[in-house]
Amino acid sequence: MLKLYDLALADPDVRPSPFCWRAKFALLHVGEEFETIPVPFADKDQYPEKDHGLVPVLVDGDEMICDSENIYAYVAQKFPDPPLVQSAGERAAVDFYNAWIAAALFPNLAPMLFVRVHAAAHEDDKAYFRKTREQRLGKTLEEAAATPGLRNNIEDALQTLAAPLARHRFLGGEKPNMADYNVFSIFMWVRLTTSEEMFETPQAVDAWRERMLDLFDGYARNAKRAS
Ligand SMILES: N[C@@H](CCC(=O)N[C@@H](CS)C(=O)NCC(=O)O)C(=O)O
Repeated sequence: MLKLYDLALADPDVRPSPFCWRAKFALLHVGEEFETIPVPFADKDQYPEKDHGLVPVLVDGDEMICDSENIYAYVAQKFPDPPLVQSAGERAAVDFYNAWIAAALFPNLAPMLFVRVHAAAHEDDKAYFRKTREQRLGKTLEEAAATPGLRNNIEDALQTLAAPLARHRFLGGEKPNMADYNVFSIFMWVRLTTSEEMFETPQAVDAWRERMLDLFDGYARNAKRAS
């Protein structure tokens, strides 16, 4: 069976990594069974590819595929039905949503969420997580979380997301595609890390979120959340 290495918090069943969710959704979309293997943040000896040092990593027999984009490409090539995107135009839209996540969502959400990931992380991972993220942010986790305007910026970004979702059931149109999975993976990161209402969600986004939670017999809805 396919094996997917997936990042775990203190509770090994809590797996909020957005990049790992991209890989899980790709496999669910094509209906392939897979087993997930939890890994911690810090102990890279538990990773299948120590030098890469990141997850997701997909292992398919003798093949090892690192990075969520490569996993998408591998899944699309090996299990082409149903396609993760139906056309070059859909793929171009995915690239737009990825750019929107990187520009409008992630830079505002990450500083608010990192402090909460830290709280839910395993004791053995806390120092590593704090050090690596504080290096990235250039300030302490707590200072970053207190940056003025983050919540407003997230809510503005979600208003943009509400525009296509007010007109379509999914970002992929009638059915979900890779754009839905990539954007929704960010929502899973939040949902599984904290039960706090960190921001308000427009109605169209909320309704789409419920549809996404229901896919694949409620796979995402049933995923364990940090308590
Ligand atoms: N570009 C990579 C990014 C993967 C990534 O950043 N993974 C994070 C979890 S979301 C990770 O493995 N973190 C471990 C660490 O920080 O050491 C991908 O798309 O797979």
